[in-house]
Amino acid sequence: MKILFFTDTHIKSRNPSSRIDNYEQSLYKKIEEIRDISIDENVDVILHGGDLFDKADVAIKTASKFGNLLQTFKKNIYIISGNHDIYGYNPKSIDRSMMGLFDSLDVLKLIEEGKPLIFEKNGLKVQISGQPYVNDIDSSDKSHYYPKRLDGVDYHILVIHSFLLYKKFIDNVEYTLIDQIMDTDCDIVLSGHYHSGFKTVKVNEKYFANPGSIARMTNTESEKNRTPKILILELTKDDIEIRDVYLKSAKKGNEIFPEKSQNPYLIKNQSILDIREKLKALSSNPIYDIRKNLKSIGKTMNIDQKIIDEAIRRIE
Ligand SMILES: [Mn+2]
Repeated sequence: MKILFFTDTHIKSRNPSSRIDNYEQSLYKKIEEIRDISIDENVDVILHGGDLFDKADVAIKTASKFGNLLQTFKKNIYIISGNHDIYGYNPKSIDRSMMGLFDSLDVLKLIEEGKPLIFEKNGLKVQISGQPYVNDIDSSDKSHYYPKRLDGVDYHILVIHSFLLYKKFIDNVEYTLIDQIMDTDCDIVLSGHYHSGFKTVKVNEKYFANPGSIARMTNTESEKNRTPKILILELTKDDIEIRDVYLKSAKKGNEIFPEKSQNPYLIKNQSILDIREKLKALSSNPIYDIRKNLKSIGKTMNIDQKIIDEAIRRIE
């Protein structure tokens, strides 16, 4: 059985502020190439690791264009929702999102938590469990990495939208190390969410993989040097093979990012921490009066009123 895995497409029409090319066009070409790879490789199953869209209410014009493209795939695309596909980090909001609409129109097929799928080919039985992004996915309770294995399956694959990493990351961010979940009874864990991805790891006869986002949205040194890729998994009764396929249509870093720029992560992470501190200081339940609290934070941090208004609009 052959499986294609790709993740974090972040479909949108507006250019990320760091990009100098046409983001939407570049993305369209990459998804076309992924479709062609799926046909050339004759894959049986296509999996997407979440964050199909950059936001839950992506423009209808954009959704229409990419929805049509996804329908030119010869096989179904099975997907989990990422934090960008839903409202307020709540997977229950999926019915109000563009991804929910795509699911109900059969443009793609959502894999829901606790409802694994079974695929069979030439006597090989593969279980695919999906874990969409939820707020506490990487908290100290790692239960989301331990879906139940059904009886009689040859392989169990988990597709999860979470912060799975192979080495320590910055403080103040919740993440999960492969070391912490090595005893999962899944044979393969495929994750999205962490856009840089990591080299496929094999421990205890289990595989952990994240090919990274096919979109590069932030102008960091590592993103500049990263070539977007997808994974091809080949499963037989006695072997698992996972290989990287780099996208030929992906442009070079210097074609999509300007030569000189600040590292946006440094600014972004610091502002998030600042805002979190200030929210904590304002009240014990900062969400209860988010409108008032955001306005007050905006003032103390000298943030443009337009940005605060947009934040309030999106939260509402
Ligand atoms: Mn993402």
